Amino acid sequence: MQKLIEQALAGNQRAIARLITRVENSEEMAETAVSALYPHTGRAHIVGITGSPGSGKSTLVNELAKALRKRDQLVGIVAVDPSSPFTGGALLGDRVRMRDLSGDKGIFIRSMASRGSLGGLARATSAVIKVLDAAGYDTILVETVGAGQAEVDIASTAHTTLVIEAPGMGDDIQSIKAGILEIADILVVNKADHPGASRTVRSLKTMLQLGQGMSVRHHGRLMHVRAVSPNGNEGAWKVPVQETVAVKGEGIEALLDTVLAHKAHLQATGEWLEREKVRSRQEMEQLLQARLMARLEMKVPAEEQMALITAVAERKIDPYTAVSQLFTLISSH
Ligand SMILES: Nc1nc2c(ncn2[C@@H]2O[C@H](COP(=O)(O)OP(=O)(O)OP(=O)(O)O)[C@@H](O)[C@H]2O)c(=O)[nH]1
Ligand SMILES: [Mg+2]
Repeated sequence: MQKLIEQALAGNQRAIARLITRVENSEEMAETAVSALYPHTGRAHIVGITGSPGSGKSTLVNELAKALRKRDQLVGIVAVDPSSPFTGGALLGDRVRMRDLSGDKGIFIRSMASRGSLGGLARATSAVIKVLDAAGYDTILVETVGAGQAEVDIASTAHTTLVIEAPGMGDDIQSIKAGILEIADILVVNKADHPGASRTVRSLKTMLQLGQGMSVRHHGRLMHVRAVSPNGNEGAWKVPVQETVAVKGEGIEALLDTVLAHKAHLQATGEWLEREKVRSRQEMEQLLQARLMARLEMKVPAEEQMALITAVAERKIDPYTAVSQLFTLISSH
């Protein structure tokens, strides 16, 4: 394991792949690897790509990776599919589409499918991102197949979040899921070669204006605030709406410029560290939760847990008292 970590730190792709497999398969390995790698992380720009199914996320990731390579960056790609228990369908498609990237030593691609629970997948994904960060990848593109909570999770993992829409999907204000606009740092209207693209751009811009000043991200939580004064909020990032035709590689350079501008903005304003704090807090909460649950399983037999649950359901005992009892049990040596 130690040797594998050293080889991964040196950028050896086979070692990175093997290390990732171990980290994915065992919580213990993840702990060992992350502890060893953590001091080497924190350099990579993590970019989340999310949005409606079929909007062209994978094609766009492919093009962004190529553009980043032209700028001499090392690129990691992580494709997360919480819905698929197998490395099948969609991910196989991604691999075919990303074929023109393979063979480039400056790119590392990893697909991740469901690990049974969304929490498990989130933990594994964040460990994999750390491996790539420590191994020296400059930009890590993380594609999530949009499924509500996963999008939000990725948004708090990423420094920069791209939300991808396509014409015909974003026209109807009702059809845009609440919450998806709030997580976007950059909105992309892909398939701009399709009719109706400019209409989609217009309605997204209108929605952004309507939403402006109504909610802000504060310590990772969305908070509603009163509308800011007309000139207030100076220096704040204004979410741009950009058009691309990913299949033809159009608009990619401009999009990449915006992605890098957002990175520079985060660094100049100190928001980079703020986002790292949000991520760190969330990660620690998740680990603490997992550890508490593991301790519960160890200390309190399933029948005993069930007896308490039944007692609460039958109103023999209230939930607070039940949890106090559990706490006493898991705190005991
Ligand atoms: N006309 C047109 N088609 C595009 C464009 N970008 C992607 N496509 C096509 O749209 C389809 C879906 O593209 P993907 O990149 O797989 O989209 P995705 O969002 O990753 O899809 P899922 O991961 O399944 O949600 C493919 O057939 C692409 O070739 C574009 O700019 N214009
Ligand atoms: Mg895809």
